[in-house]
Amino acid sequence: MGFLMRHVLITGFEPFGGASDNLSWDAAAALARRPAPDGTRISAVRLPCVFDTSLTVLRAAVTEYDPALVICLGLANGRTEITPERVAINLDDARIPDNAGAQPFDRPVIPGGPAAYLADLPLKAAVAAMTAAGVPASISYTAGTFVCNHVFYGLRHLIATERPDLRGGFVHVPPNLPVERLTDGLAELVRICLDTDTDLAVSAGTLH
Ligand code: PCA
Repeated sequence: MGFLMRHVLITGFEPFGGASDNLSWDAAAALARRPAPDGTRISAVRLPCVFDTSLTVLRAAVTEYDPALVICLGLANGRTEITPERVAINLDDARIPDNAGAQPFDRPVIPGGPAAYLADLPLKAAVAAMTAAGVPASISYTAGTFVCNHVFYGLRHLIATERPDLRGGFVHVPPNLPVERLTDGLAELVRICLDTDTDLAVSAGTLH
């Protein structure tokens, strides 16, 4: 006892769209099994791929762990890099039903909330560190309009309205990288987010 443990909460999603697994959860669980940076503890929580309950489960986990940092992970089919997300928009518009059969369209995540939130994590430094570790990464400027964006927006709304000291963001993972490499990259991202207050002063477009 005697020194303060910082908690890091990593979330991944359950399978969706008829798939039998979801790499975002495999990566979250693998990251929580690795040795955490000094003075920190990493916990992984699996979120339902359901508009109606995903944010309830996220909020309960934030209350339970009282983390300093929350990184939510989701699977992005079609992408080939780890993509930290910059922008969460106040829009649910589902191309396929969620796991409870809901398929909202043209609906705000939070009625009356701002059109968008920006993640203020050091995403450029994180992309540079992941790239240096040999893991393909780039910043994304759309998290889509399905449950991932919903969770990202809800997380940023929670930070904006209730938890100003919490740091948090969303990262999409691609389906084509082995879980070990994803975890290597995400460990870099977590380390940078814990250690870095000021992001790299360069345009995202110049990182590669
Ligand atoms: N990906 C989906 C939802 C759950 C997941 O892993 C998305 O990108 O919205």
